[in-house]
Amino acid sequence: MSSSWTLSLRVFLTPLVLLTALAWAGGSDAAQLSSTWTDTSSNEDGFKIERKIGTSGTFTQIATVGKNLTAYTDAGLATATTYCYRVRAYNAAGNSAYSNETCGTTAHVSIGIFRPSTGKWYLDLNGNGKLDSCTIDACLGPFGQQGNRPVVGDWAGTGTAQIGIFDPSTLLWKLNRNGNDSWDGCSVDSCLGPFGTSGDLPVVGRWKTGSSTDLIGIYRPSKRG
Ligand SMILES: [Ca+2]
Ligand SMILES: [Ca+2]
Ligand SMILES: [Ca+2]
Repeated sequence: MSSSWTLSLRVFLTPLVLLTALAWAGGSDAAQLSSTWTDTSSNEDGFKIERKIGTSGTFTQIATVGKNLTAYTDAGLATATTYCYRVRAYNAAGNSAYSNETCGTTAHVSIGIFRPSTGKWYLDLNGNGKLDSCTIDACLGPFGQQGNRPVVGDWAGTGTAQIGIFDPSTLLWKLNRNGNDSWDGCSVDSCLGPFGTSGDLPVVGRWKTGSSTDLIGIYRPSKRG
């Protein structure tokens, strides 16, 4: 019977979506979100990916990927915006049921300052480019002191930047690895170095493709003997 053919083509199993990563597209202010899912179907032609903006938006299909693929990266997104995704498998007979929905929020790079005289940090938490009160923006510290040079980076791979300092007198780096905005010592937070020389300026980046955390580096403005 033809119905048995139809049945054999149907995708019975549902792919499970897990949002695994928030990442920068790099360079511009564009952001991207990556989704992965579990391929539990053996006869799919591919997967259809649907997206909505915010948790109350309407899903629309944005892409299809081939069979047995289990990841999709959605690039060119707006910053500081929540997107939700769901996936279903399809073949000639139709679509599977939808996966669960999962939502992620793209990152938002904002400015901040380190005040060496007090060791305090002021971060533009609401992203308006102005220093508002400590209840609207973030006032952190003291973390670091006069003479220290500020660094920020995702030391723990959480997707959120944390503060840190490079001390040019000791060449030691103190990084707030546990995200509580306070210095808790080398066993809880990160102590690196000696790395660099006293005239160096600290730089931070994800130097290695695939690295899950930011790494330190230095820029040497003047050549030293
Ligand atoms: Ca499959
Ligand atoms: Ca602000
Ligand atoms: Ca800490």
